[in-house]
Amino acid sequence: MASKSLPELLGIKYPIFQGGMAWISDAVLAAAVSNAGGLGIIAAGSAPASYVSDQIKKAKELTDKPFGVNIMLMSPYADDIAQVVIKEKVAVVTTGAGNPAKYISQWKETGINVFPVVASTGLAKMSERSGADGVIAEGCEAGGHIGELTTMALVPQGCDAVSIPVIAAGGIGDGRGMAAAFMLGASGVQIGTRFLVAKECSIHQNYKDKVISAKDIDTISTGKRLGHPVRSIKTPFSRDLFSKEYDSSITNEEFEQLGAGALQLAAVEGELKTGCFMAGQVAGLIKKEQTAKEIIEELMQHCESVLSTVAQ
Ligand code: TUI
Repeated sequence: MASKSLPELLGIKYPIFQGGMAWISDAVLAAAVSNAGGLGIIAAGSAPASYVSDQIKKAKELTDKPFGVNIMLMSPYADDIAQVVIKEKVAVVTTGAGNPAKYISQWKETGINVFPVVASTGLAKMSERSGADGVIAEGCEAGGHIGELTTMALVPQGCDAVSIPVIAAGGIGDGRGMAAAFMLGASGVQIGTRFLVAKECSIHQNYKDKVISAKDIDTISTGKRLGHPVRSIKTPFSRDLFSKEYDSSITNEEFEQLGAGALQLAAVEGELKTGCFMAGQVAGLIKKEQTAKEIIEELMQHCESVLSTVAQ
């Protein structure tokens, strides 16, 4: 018997995950995506466990469809949030910025579907050995915390490295990117940047305007010296950080301090000078605000039409 497709495995309509973006992906956005047939994901980011618990309860009121929680493993609250998702029996857990191996068996015992975000085949293989149901192979075109490899290079190598489903992420903003992901062997896609401009996404309007007005070359990666580079839209803040990347008169601690709280300032306050507007390289493709349903339906139609043209 053929193995289940990603939608069959998770009980969703379309193979589209909404990226779990810290300070951005809340219950309202996640429920809108799940109601539209994708998999909505609440981001824990660096928030405490009580916030995540409240958001899960809120999402359960807003949708009867499956949704997920993303746990950012560099968070000081990751251990507590790992227990919250068990208590609330969430359908899917994705993880980012680390290795979730120590949690996976406990999550699996609760029936949670586990999809770690990986930036290398090494972590993809380790995740499979630890019992993950699939991996999200994220290339450095993505926004936020990124690895070294591009999606084009990582996804096929990830597909060769593991037998579990691989979801492609990073650099996917429309149906063409989605079709390309399937060509590379992916079973689904994860999309973050395009959902920044969803009508149900509650970030500050300045953030949405930055994404909509961005050109292809308007993102920049900063923070390599700390071992966790972050892609964001070019602003005076991000250009200043970039200029200090190799400045030995500034210690790593001082450098880290320069970026502290900057994502919150962008998402909540829309602070144009001091905010860090994390976004992927596909920002240049994104032209307007749409509902989550419109985004998902457009992605699916566009992808299907590209794939049928290619098949001819
Ligand atoms: O995690 C993300 N994206 C994020 S997290 C975030 S919050 C943050 N803010 C400032 C600094 C750092 C984080 C904003 N955006 N995406 C998933 C992702 N995971 N991308 C890359 C990775 C990754 C990288 C290395 C996962 C594992 C890894 O190695 C782990 C290991 O131990 O081998």
